Amino acid sequence: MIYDRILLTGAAGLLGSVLRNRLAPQVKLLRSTDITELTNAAPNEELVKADLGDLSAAAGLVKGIDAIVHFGGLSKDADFVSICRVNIAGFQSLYEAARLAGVKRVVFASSVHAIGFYDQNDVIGTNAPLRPDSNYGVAKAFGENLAQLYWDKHGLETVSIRIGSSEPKPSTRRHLRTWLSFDDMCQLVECSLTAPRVRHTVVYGASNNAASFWDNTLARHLGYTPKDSADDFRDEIFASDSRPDRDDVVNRLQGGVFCR
Ligand code: 15L
Repeated sequence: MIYDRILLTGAAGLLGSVLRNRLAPQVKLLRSTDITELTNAAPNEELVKADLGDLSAAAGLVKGIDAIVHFGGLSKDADFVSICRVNIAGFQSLYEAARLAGVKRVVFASSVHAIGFYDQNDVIGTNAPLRPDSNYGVAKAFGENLAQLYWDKHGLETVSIRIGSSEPKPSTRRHLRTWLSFDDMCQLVECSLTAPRVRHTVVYGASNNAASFWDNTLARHLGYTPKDSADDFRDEIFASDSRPDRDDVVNRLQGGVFCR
């Protein structure tokens, strides 16, 4: 790992918990934070309970940190005021604190919901214009724009990972196109931290799914090579998830239920 001191936000979440275990043995210091109490610190791990919507918390979180893995904030759609407080204002204060503290790189958990209004028949690259599908998606789009600003103006690098559906295993027809296994998710975060030069790179967080909506060609410098595939679960999924009704936007658009 080229960065010794890492801040992990959202460390109590589904993906944050997986990342905590994967990152701790690879760095000198892992500072894990969440709004929920964290327990069982690794020997090199600091646990900090903090609310990302409390703008005064950011400076303390980033102190002495080289890189941030930002998986914190609301992970579902919500009313705009709540989204704005944590996923927009909280994110901006984290970036500003990071800039002032000399942080070198951010790995940002963006989402399919930043581009959720593309049709499921579209195959899009990482340079396709943003088409958010919800307040949550607007905040992810804001985050990607903020990352671009902090690269262009301040030289702070970011990899924005547009995570599809990161679950223990795929269980719906949509997952055949959006699934990201936990191992591939960890590999993508590690690549994002170790690639020598990323500027602001956008990459889709998906496993090696044959029916993917997404083309990662422009992010190949990250060296991400997904090892898992939702295709291995195809028969199981087809048996349990009935043929989709294409008149329902949920089955027609990439963002699924967030597009309703
Ligand atoms: C997301 O961004 C959510 O955090 C997750 O819970 C899933 O809904 C995922 O998108 C998805 O669309 O599958």
